[in-house]
Amino acid sequence: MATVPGVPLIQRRPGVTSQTLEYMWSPPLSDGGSPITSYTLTDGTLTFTLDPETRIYVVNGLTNGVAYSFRLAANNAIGQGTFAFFRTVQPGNKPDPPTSVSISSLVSINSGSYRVSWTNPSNTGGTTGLLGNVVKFYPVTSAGDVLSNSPSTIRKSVFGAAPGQPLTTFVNLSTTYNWKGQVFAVNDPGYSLSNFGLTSTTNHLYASGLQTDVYSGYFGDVPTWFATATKTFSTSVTNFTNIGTATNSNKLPNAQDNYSVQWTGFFLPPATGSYTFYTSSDDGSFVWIGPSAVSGFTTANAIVNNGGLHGMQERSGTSTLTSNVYYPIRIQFGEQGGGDDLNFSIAGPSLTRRYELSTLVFYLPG
Ligand SMILES: [Ca+2]
Ligand SMILES: [Ca+2]
Repeated sequence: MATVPGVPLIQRRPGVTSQTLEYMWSPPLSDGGSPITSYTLTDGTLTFTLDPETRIYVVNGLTNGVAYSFRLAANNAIGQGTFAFFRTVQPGNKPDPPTSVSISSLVSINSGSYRVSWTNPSNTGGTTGLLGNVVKFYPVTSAGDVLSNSPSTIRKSVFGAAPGQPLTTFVNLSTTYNWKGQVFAVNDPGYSLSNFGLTSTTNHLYASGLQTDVYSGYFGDVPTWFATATKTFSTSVTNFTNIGTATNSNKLPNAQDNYSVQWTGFFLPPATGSYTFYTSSDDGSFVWIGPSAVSGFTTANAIVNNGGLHGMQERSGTSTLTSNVYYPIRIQFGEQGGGDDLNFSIAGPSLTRRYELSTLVFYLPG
């Protein structure tokens, strides 16, 4: 005995252009034992009765920016089968590309971690918003040519996009390749023109330790002094037990006068919470954490202010930090005369105070 037809099979998401939606399907697996006589395509307001050979139907004259939810049923002599529901979409044009695309490297131990930022287009092509963004990275040759169809291509969807608003995401790119990136804005009509604004980039390996630069002369509690001072030695160190370990023996405790040292890099908190940074120094020393360690560092915004001419003297400061975020760090120290030494240590949640920081501080070699 015959029944109504089965559910039509939706072939793909609706094709979307300005004022137009295109629906595509194939017949139900079963016609119910009675030939299909027609299809009914409806959104509850607009209803189209289509002949049984129809596989694609284009609905014209729609309003851009209105969400349409069409469904489709097959009919035979017994009656109407179960509806198949197409995705709800808005007609319109593709959005404009994102603007102000930029990429900057963060630090990572085994791969390059990059921050990708852009501003979404205000022109969403007549749709009421954006579905999101897609960020793609392609491996490229040393000449910058894209290696097509590479299995290593990275495609990341980013949601929460608002028209006209800035957005940021993070990607990890292996050190095997150089990369080139694209950012697209996406709405129902599709992808924006690609914004190929990201430059080809080479990954950098970040290493354990802090960049260590030794200078001739005493900085005199002037943080900007280092920018024009004479550098006499550079290395990297992980152990800040004394000025010997902290300079790879370029200086030794109580052995020299009239020099200064600056250490720079990143601190990676292993857990979220309050961290205490200590210096004990003869003579002055300062520590900065976070953005002020990169630019605008002054004695007033140092987290540890141990300035002045003095014998070994400990000062500390605390900061609440988030786990697995690389915080820029800068340490400055100077010796004028007499005794000289420095140690630097960190304590925090699940971190007993320590001077050997090989799992906690990082720098960019070269
Ligand atoms: Ca000395
Ligand atoms: Ca001294």
